[in-house]
Amino acid sequence: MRTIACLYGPQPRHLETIRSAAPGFDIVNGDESELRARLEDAEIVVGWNEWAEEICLRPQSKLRWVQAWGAGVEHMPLDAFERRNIMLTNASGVHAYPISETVFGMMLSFARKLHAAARNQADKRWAWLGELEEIHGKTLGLVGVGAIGEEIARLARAFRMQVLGVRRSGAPSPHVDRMYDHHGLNEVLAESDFVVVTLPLTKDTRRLIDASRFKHMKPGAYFINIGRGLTVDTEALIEALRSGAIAGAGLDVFEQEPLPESSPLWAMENVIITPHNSGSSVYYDDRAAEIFVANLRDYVQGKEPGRNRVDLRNQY
Ligand code: OXD
Repeated sequence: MRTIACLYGPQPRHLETIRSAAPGFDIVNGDESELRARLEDAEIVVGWNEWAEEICLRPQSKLRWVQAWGAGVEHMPLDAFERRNIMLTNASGVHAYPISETVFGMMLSFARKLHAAARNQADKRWAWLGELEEIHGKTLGLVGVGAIGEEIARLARAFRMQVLGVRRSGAPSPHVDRMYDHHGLNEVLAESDFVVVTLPLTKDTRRLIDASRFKHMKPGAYFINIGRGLTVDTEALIEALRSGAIAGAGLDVFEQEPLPESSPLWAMENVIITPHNSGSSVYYDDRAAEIFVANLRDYVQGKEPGRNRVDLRNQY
C-alpha cells in the first residue's frame, strides 16, 4: 500500500484533511518505534530528523517526496535527494507573520529602549532612559528578500520607513523602494539604520556578513538576524558591538545553538537574544498543513507538488 509517514505529529483535524486529499494512502503517524518500522515503505515523508534520514536513504526505501516542516533545509541531504530524484518542498511562507512581528519587536525595543526598561523593571529601578529614538522615517535594509522580507517591507510602510532590499535575482518587490542584487549589499549596509538579515544558509551565504560588512554599516545602526546564525561571523559581530561600530543587535539565530553560556553576547546591554523561536506561532501547524495538503492534492493527481518546491542546487 502507498504510505505517507508524518514525523511531525499531526493534529486530528490535519489527519482528516490529509486522508481526504489522499484516499487509498496509508498514513503512519504513531510513536517513534512504529514510524521506524514503517518508514522504509513510505513514498511521502512529512518532517525530517536524523534517524528518519538513515532509514529513508537505505537502498530499498520507496521515498519520492519530502515535505519539510520548516523553511531552512541546510540540514537535509540535498545531494542524495538529487541523486535519487526525491522531491523536496518546505514550509516557506509560514514564518512571514511571526518573524516579521519579532523583527518589529526588536526594532521598536531598540528605538524605544523597551529592553533597557525591562532590565530596570527586573531590578525595581525607576530610571529615566534619556531621549528616545523613533523608527518612523528610518531606512531599513533587508538582506535576503523572500516571503519574510516582503512582509517586513509591507509593515515598514506603516512606519514610513524607506526600504532597501538585496536578493539574488535583484527582482523588484512592491514594498521595497530600491532592490539590489548581491553587488549592492555594501551600499544597502551603508545606508540602513536597521539591517535585517533573513538569508537561508547556502554555500553562497555562509559567513557572508563578516568583519568587512560590519565596517560598511552606518555608525549607530542596528543589526538583526532571524535567518541562520552561520551567515554571520560571530567574532566580527561581537567586535562591531564592543567597538561601538554598530549600536546593537537583535539575534534569534546563532552559529552555535543553544548559544553557549560563555558567549559575551549574553551580557551585552545592547543585544536582544531570542532562542531561535521567531518563527514560532500558534498558527504554525495549520499553515504548514495547508501547504502540504495543497501539494498532496497535486501529487495524488500525478502532478509535481506546486507549492514551495526547493531548488536542490540553490539549497533553498
Ligand atoms: C525554519 C526555522 O527553518 O524556523 O523553519 O528556522
